[in-house]
Amino acid sequence: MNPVKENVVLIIVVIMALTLSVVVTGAFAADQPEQVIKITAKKFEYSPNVITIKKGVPVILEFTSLDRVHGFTVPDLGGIRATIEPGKTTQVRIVAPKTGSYDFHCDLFCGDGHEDMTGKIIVVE
Ligand SMILES: [Cu+2]
Repeated sequence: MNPVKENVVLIIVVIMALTLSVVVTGAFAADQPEQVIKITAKKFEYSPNVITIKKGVPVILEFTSLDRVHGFTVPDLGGIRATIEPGKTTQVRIVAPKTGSYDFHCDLFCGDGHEDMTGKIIVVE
């Protein structure tokens, strides 16, 4: 084979391999259900109150309240927020675009101690 033809064949093989790997990765990702992290809210804490997730990987936060209505907001993560009502589950899907530490808090006044109802989402590589 002449060297030019050899290079063309090599390039085609590389492109095919890359395409296949993208397809396989995509199929694999579609098979993986999104991770659900259960969080309870009560006066005046979330449990767990430190949540570690991976950058760019969607995660569902599933909240339940053990007493009354609480809020949940992460101001620095696209302004995500939710109202957590007792007797039902509330899901919030998050995808963090950047690594870092993001504070969240209750944004619905729930009594004396409401200001202490806080937590952190830690986003890792
Ligand atoms: Cu509150």
